[in-house]
Amino acid sequence: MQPKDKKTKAKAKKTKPDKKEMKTPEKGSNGGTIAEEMLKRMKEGGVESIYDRYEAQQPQCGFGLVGLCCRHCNMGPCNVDPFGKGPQKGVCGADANTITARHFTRSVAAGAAAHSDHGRSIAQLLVATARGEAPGYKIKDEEKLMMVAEWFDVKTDGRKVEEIAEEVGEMALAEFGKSYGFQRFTKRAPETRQKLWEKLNITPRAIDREVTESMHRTGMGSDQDYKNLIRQASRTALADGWGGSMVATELQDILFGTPKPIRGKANLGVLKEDEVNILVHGHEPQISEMVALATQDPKLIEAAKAVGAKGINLAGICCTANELLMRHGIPMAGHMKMQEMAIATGSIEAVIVDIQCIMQADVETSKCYHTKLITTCSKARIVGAEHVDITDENALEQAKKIVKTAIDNYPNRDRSRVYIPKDAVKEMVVGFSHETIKYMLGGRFRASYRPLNDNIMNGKIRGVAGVVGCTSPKVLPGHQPYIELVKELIANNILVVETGCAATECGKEGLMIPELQEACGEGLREVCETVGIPPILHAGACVDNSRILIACSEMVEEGGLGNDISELPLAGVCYEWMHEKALCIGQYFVASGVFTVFGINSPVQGAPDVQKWLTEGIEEELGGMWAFEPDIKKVARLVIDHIEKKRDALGINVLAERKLFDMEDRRKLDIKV
Ligand code: SF4
Ligand code: MSK
Repeated sequence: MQPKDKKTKAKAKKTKPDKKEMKTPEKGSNGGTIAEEMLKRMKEGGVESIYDRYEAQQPQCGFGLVGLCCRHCNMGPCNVDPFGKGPQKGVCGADANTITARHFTRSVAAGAAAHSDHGRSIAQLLVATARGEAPGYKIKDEEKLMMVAEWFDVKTDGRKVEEIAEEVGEMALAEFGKSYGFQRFTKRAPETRQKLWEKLNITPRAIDREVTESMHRTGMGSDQDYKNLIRQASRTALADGWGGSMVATELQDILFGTPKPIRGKANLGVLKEDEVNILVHGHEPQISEMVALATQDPKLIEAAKAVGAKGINLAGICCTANELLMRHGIPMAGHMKMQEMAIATGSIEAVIVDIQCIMQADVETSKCYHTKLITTCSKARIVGAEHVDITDENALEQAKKIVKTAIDNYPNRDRSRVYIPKDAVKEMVVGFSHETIKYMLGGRFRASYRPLNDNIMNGKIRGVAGVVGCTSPKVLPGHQPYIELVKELIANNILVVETGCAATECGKEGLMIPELQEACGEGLREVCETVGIPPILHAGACVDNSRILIACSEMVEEGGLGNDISELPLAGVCYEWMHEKALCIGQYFVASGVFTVFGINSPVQGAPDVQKWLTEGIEEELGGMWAFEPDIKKVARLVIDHIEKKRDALGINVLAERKLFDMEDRRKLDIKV
């Protein structure tokens, strides 16, 4: 639907991406050129792309873009005119503030539901594995199991690993629907933060309860106070960040191993002309882990050779790929925006999808080639795709069947239509879980964030930026805002931690290698060289932003940088936000005390009071706040300025006078041996 008001329509037109604003110096780099090249080939071949559909949607609904369209009841749909000429209230009297705050809260709840339902599946899998009901799966990280057991008050002394795992899984499942109490992992936050949440009554209770309450409060006739609604958005987001997402991350580490530094490769060039190419796509690693195992089956490798292929090549798209890359170094073909481009190489025998960020359009794209699109999860079926139901009990067996289907499809590949961009592959070093970062900084016996805190305090590292989240067609091909941003940040001595598609974007452009130290400011370079880490660290999938929360807590606990996350010199950025999960992540960052910048456009722009509250007022309440900024150069400036502001407040921007110790000073030192 298009806005009736002419001015609004004009505004809607203006929301099309400004090519000039989004242009980055990276135009002409490998990724940009490859994306443009692939899109050109797709257009020539009559294969529709995400950009074609985005173009066809222009101008997008101006009311929707600024958050001013409500259809929460059948007296509507109602619009509020942002220019004050038309109606200023919905039929029920809801004003712009209520309508945008409801939308925002519902989006956060949807994001929390997505991440957390993923966490629930993993908890169920842990229980099934412990009971011996999930062939193919095993407990790989007992150390982490014991650590989580402690947080969940599960006794470990004298008990079998399986018994502990079963109880940990059951306890994790209880976090979703328990009648009383709060999310157990919130105890991992700094005490000051926990007290603040308590004071504001936003400590998250059961995950399902927060999502349900958000849906209830945003319906017609319930919560109509935008600040009160945003508080519920905070509690729901916290139920995800310090609840469902954290459950997913920690339990996945128990089952599949905690990531450690490993080499990997990214971009479309990881696909092979002479092998059976299988693409895994989605988010839940329990399926892709079994597919990975199946591709190593000697019988299946033989079967692949029997049809003329040299072997089986597994690669990933989106976050399920991040999971495999982080744990096994399995190559990554691309991020969300590249799913069709990968299929359009004409070289994919099967795309195996699980949940989230899978475009329905993949069905049509696959039909343009010989590719089989196979759904595996009963929660996410697509009309026109083949469905092979994968459960905890049959996963390995079904994964083998799908791999065999892909092998059988290899002879159908039309070689004249295969195009894999040759130079489109970059090396990367990944696997920086918060445990790994700690280990890299302090070694096995003294693993600690002390060196990081010390180097922040002495100013070699100015601060840390979490650059996370999606990619969006609102950023045109050849424009790479994440690349421009991270380069600017490391040049300014800011350590970058990345997850999700933002991480893939930087990895496929060769920015996740230790050699990138060359591009750093002097201080960051010195630290990275000494410790042996790249200045841009890949911390995992979008569900793994929980790792960033834990790292923040540990930095506070280590001491010297204040008593709360809000005092740390750090910021979060999700420029190309797309999924509702991104809004949920943004809100749990903010509610945890982090200054968080989103690009492209603000979802609450139509209600100046809500916009002002999220970008200014909320800081007084939570210590963190939002910024919405479409100009990537300004995003970088906002992050740098915020980090310097926090450093000033901590008093660490004042250079301590250097003093040589004399004997008198040495005598005063209380050194215990
Ligand atoms: Fe309109 Fe109010 Fe119903 Fe929303 S809840 S559709 S604003 S009447
Ligand atoms: S896959 S949620 S586009 S990060 Fe996690 Fe990428 Fe965003 Fe999907």
